[in-house]
Amino acid sequence: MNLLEGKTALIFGLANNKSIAWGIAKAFHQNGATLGFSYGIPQLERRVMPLAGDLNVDFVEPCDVTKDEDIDDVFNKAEKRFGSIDILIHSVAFAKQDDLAGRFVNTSRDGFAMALDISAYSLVALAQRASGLMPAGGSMLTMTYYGSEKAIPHYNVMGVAKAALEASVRYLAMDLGPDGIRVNAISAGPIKTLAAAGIAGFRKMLRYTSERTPMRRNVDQDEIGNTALWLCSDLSSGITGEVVYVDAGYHILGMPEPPENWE
Ligand code: NAD
Ligand code: 0WE
Repeated sequence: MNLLEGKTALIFGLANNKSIAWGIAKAFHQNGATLGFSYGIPQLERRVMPLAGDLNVDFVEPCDVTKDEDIDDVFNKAEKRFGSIDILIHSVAFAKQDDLAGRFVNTSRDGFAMALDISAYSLVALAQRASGLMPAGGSMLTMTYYGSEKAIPHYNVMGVAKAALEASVRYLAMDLGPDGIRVNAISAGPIKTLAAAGIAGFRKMLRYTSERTPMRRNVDQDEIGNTALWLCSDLSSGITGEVVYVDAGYHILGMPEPPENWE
């Protein structure tokens, strides 16, 4: 398919070949898009460069989304290289390890501010610059998780940040809609990525969901990529401000089916 022929996408949040952003990059590349990558910390360069090579991507720039100078730098370079862009992918999140390990009630002012800055405000900061490079309209997409809506053990301050992120999607969609720019989120089920590897008990969580989702399995990066393709192509031209669930149906359940070995 060539759903993104002639379109340019800037992707933030690529860390390695397990990243959700990589699933998205592959789906976009297979559909004819021109891509630009940005990564969060200098140490990731050696991981991201080979991936860029695989998809013939020659725009690869570092960008710490807490730094306005970094963001300005990437978008200035993107304007020089591409002129305009059509798609912005935001696949970035961070909270301090302590804040995910402990109790939410103990979240510090500092940790709260950091999680919301990196995981929620950064979408607004990127949207400000990206919208200026979308004279013909475009599509912005971010990644969220069900912990924004329901309290999930240890997701803690990230849940608060994702709630702010999802609200930001709606306000950005309202503001940018008149310019032909759509803004949406994918709420993904748990997937084993670098970010997830840092979470104690993540494997157990994957097993828990795989036994209870309506589809009795988890989702993968390629499934997020294919839904991202739909949300960033003209196939979804009437959709904005929406959160689309790619979670094998987990969020529709009021009470999950008990597993076989349930007492
Ligand atoms: P990942 O570790 O591959 O991606 C997270 C990215 O955030 C990394 O590339 C990291 O460098 C980047 N990042 C962190 N701080 C940054 C900063 N200051 N500046 C720039 N970049 C920074 O993990 P992932 O699971 O692919 O996560 C991508 C997105 O998907 C996140 O928003 C995450 O919350 C969301 N998500 C993940 C899951 C899951 O189970 N893996 C489920 C739902 C949503
Ligand atoms: O958004 C996330 C995780 C994002 C994340 C991961 C880390 C690990 C390393 C943010 N900050 C950090 N900081 C670190 O130091 N997910 C949706 C994956 C995830 O994380 C959970 C989950 C799920 C799902 C944490 C607790 C419970 C469920």
